[in-house]
Amino acid sequence: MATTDRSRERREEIEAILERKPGVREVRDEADRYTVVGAAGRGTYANWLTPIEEHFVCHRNAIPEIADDSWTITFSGGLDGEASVADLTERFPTVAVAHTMECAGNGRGQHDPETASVQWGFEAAATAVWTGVPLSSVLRAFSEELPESGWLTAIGGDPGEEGVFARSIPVEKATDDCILAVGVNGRPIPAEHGYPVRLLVPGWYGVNSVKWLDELRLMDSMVTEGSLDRPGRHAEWQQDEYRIHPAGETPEPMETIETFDTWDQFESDEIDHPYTFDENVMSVIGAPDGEEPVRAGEVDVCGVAWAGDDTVERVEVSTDGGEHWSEAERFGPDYAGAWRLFRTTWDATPGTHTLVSRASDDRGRTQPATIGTPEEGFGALDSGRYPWNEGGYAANAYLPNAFEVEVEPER
Ligand SMILES: Nc1nc2c(c(=O)[nH]1)N[C@H]1C(S)=C(S)[C@@H](COP(=O)(O)O)O[C@H]1N2
Ligand SMILES: [Mo]
Repeated sequence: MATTDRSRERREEIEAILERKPGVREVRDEADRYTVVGAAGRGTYANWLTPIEEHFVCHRNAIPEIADDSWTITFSGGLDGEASVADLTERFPTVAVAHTMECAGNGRGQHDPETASVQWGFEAAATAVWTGVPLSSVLRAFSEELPESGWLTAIGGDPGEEGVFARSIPVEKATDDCILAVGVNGRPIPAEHGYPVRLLVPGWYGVNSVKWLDELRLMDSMVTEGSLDRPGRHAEWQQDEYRIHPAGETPEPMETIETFDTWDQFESDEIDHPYTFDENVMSVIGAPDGEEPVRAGEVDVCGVAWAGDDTVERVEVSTDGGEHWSEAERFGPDYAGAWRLFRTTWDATPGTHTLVSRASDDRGRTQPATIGTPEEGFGALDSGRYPWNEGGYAANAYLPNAFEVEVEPER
């Protein structure tokens, strides 16, 4: 297909998504390669559940045309058989998981100098309740003997320009809490979020949750070039893109790794360029939203904090741009893989104040203050900065998310 046709198609698709989702605004990359629609403003982060109308969308190919739940998933490699979505939902129990979906490119726009691709601030995160069937039951049913380790590769049904959209996750994670999702927030999954079925990987970066799921393949290794019986490239999205690497370095494809936690991979001797698996600890204030002034006096500051499949252990709020901090209280729903609400009372005095939050996880890791420079590379970690990286992935620095709130005198 000619590029102009493709971009016209994409243009139409984005317009249709924006019409269905009044709570999001459009964000795209300059190469016109990604169809990405950004989550709503700060207010999204004052609520635990994100209405689907405000849930960001991220993919690069056109949405496949899918008729109904006769859509079939093929099981291959160490698995055998196929099943329609109707078969799956009839045969396996219905379960629900709460999941904070965060694009691995969230925070990319905070890298200085700029990296390629979509320039997100903090908008590409959302929490929804996904319903479907337990992946562990499905894998057991379609394998003779399910191994305890190895890799599960999920292939999307979206037609790639040069190859397939394929992602591999460790069997340990696949059989722990993943589901094949058919519903979200009590309704069938909308087309742009993966209708009729997607893989859902709780607490891991969005890229792992393959939409329009076409094939599940059990393998000894992660997907590498030539490892699938498909035309075109196989491993672009696992081995090249979505890996964290300093300027000018090209990640080497790896067949297998033992360390899955994204942050732990920075510290591992085994892995030079981490894969974006579980989400790094992160937080965003949702209210006040900085758009409207507030009245002096007691002001409720509220937001959300998440840590992938780790637990949020502490959230602090500063109203002076990070000079002084006070601990916020966590409240509301508490599900693995989903964000927590936090709140604190701020005794606001007239003037302009800079609000910012920072979270820590149960393994003692705290959001870094800033993103380093390209020259520092991963050395930035030693001075407590998030490493500037060429793909702009997995950034969780807190100062770039600071914002000003106008406080008016009491009446
Ligand atoms: N088949 C397929 N699945 C995909 C993608 C894609 O391009 N194709 N994009 C991934 C990325 S990068 C993200 S961040 C999430 C976003 O999910 P959402 O659009 O439902 O928010 O989908 C993931 N699943
Ligand atoms: Mo993404």
